[in-house]
Amino acid sequence: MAATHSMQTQLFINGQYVDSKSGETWKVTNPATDELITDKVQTAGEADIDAAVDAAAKAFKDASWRGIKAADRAKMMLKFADLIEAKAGEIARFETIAMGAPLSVQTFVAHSAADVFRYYAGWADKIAGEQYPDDDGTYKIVRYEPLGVCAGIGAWNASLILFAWKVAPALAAGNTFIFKTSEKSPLGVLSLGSLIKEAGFPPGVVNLVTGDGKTGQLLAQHMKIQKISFTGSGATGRKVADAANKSNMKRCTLELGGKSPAIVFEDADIENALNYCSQGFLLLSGQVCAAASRTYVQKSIADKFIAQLKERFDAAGQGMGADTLAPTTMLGPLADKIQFDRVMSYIESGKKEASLVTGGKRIGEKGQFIAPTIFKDPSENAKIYKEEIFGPVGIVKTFETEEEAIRLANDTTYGLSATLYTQSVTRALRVSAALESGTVSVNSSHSPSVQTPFGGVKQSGIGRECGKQGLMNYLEPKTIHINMKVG
Ligand code: TXE
Repeated sequence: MAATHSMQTQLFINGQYVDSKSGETWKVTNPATDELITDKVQTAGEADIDAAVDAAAKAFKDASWRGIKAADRAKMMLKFADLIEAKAGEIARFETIAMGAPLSVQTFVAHSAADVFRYYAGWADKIAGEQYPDDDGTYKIVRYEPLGVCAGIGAWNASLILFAWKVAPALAAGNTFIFKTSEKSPLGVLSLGSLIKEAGFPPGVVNLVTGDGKTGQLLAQHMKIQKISFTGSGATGRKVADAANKSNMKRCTLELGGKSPAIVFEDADIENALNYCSQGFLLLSGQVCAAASRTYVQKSIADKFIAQLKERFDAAGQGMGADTLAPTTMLGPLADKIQFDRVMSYIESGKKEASLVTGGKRIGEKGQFIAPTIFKDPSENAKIYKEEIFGPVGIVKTFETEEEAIRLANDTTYGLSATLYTQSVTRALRVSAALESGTVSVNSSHSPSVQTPFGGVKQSGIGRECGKQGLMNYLEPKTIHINMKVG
């Protein structure tokens, strides 16, 4: 089928594709083949960000957006969702050639992004206020109002869903938006500009920009942006939060990294646990914030489980290196050479801090492929045990008792996700309550649902995305008191 959805490398500002005013561009390389995709991706500088903010501020107040019914906003969101769905494969392809995740996975992500817009379209005309009786002489009302110009900064691992998690609730609440993709995977989201227009969103309601950290900082520190939502590393999240506070105290939501535990109890369905602790963990080659990169196995089943886990990891590695655009390919490379080198440096230090069970090397001569890797029993202060690696590198350790498993799982500065495998519902509830984590999944890896809040405790972030909480992040409550003793 001829591609009817063209690749875009320009910024999408005020309803138009435009070059950056500085003319600065950068290149995107396919990490599976090391081939240059394009060297014309525009880098948004200060003048471009100012233009995007002006367009969003104007659109926010314009009758064509602020003055329409919420149900009409919802119609645009539903149309946009249908347009994404109709072109999901082509949009996904732009992601695959830029950051390497197989087309099959990125197509699923594109469909999920469409569903996120449908879910939040449903909220648009259901943002209820509150009213409290005037039994004390004061009639009390709480209204929930949009913030105005909001901005989002995405990471590269699942750009389309990160875009949807930030933009959809903001639009449902009546805001306008500027979204910056990661410089590693700009093409899928940039291609959405034509669909934004076709869906009927007025110019300036949704703006798409690209660029690296400098562009991100321009958004985080901009005095006319009321809210910033960030997904990425903890180190960068701190810079974003600092810039947000030091500029105009804009609202700030942070979805950061994780070092999530998977606890396999001896009464678990072992086949199920093996599936999720291998394919589940290896999705996107381990480049998922909620990936369970620390597997704790109860001693009584450990030897057999770890041997079988090794077999699963080795089998998964057999498919690596295949054409990432082929529908059967499930595992791809790291997002780029920077990530490849970063993960390989962790592997080299891991070889000194733990015992290598399998993997620990590159696959093939081209592309940024790393073999699925397992390290066993790292020392408790080992780099590979404490830090987010963000690649196909898992850690396994054993435990004896439930209390020990909980202590080990919670011994981290992160708290994004946790998974446990057991057939006892009472143990599942007891351990879920004890784990320090924003999300807990029982008998499966964590896959976020648009209906439930996603985000971390401790240093995995601030705030939530998805669900009603994801919507409320884009609204401000306004309290109105009326003195009923007068008039
Ligand atoms: O992330 P960065 P990177 C973690 C993971 C990964 C590490 C590095 O450990 O190995 O981060 O990945 C923009 N002000 N996660 O370098 O630097 C940048 O342009 C404002 C986990 O990609 O955090 C990009 O759009 N913005 C994460 C975005 O921030 C700045 C997924 C993320 O870049 C900026 C991705 C600045 N000073 C990485 N500097 C998850 N939670 O899923 C950079 N950016």
